[in-house]
Amino acid sequence: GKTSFYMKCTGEEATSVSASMALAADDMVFPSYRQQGILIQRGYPMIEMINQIYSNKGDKLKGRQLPIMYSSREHSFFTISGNLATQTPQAVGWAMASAIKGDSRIAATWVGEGSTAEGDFHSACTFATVYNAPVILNVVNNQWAISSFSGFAGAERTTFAARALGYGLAGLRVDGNDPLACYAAEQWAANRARANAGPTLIEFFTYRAEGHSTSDDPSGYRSAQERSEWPLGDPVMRLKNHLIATGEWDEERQEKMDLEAAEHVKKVTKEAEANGILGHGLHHPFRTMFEDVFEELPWHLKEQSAQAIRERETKFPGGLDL
Ligand SMILES: Cc1ncc(C[n+]2csc(CCOP(=O)(O)OP(=O)(O)O)c2C)c(N)n1
Repeated sequence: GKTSFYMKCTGEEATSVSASMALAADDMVFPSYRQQGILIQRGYPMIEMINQIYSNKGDKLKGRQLPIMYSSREHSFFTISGNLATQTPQAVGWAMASAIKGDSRIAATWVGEGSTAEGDFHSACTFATVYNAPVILNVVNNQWAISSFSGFAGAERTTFAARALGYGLAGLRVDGNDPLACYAAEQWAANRARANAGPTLIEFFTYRAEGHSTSDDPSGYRSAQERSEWPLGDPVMRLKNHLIATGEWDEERQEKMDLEAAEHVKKVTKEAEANGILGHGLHHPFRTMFEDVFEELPWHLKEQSAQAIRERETKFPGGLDL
């Protein structure tokens, strides 16, 4: 009840965290809504993420974005859009501009396999090849687009990586639950892009372990056992086991780290809650919803704004949320 909506990335963490580690901190990323791992990897303060989820008075986006649709210019993290796949041509365009300016930064975008069926994705692939844009197109094939199995987006006819060939893009298909493989693939693609050797499409084959969002109940369309039967395992556990096997890590340190992470989230959540939770009054002043979008507010919005403020004043005389 503290917010309206949340989306998890459970089981797909490697596709964002490892990939992000392989990029430079100022490479521009154009994610979808399931790559919160990039912000965490880039050191974005967790309190900012939680403030945004609560749309509270600390929310830098002033409650104008759906929870989890973050944005951070300082972290080279492009504003997340709910309109699927729009980020893909934007990433390509940004990469083209970077190359034209002689900048060394590259762009990377993430898109779900279901969203590759959008026309925008095809424009992105065509422009990426034709202009040799320094860009990485990460397709996160978690096999589900809400309740639609990936077959609806063509997964049973060919792989998403194979589509790259037709466009003249380099195409890789990677075990998306192997964090080291994700890292290696992204690094290879980043080196290629930076050397002006061309764009790459990477298909991360993974599994959406949780529901699509908090508004979704996956038991209506897939079996409850599917998650445990998925053969490629959990990426965090796989990395942990690998590091223990190679003598780089141990259970004790893992336990300590898990505890510290849980404590950190608890502490920061508390701090964020002091700025307000959704629907409990502590949000940006009501009138600000008309600000920042237009340089010069059009007449009809000026009228709406005045009317809205009048009505609020009548309803809440002297109310703080004006
Ligand atoms: C253009 C557009 N069409 C439909 C939707 C509704 N919608 C939101 S998420 C989603 C599923 C996307 O699935 P996928 O691309 O596989 O990504 P995933 O959620 O699995 O990460 C749909 C259909 C939307 N937001 N935008």
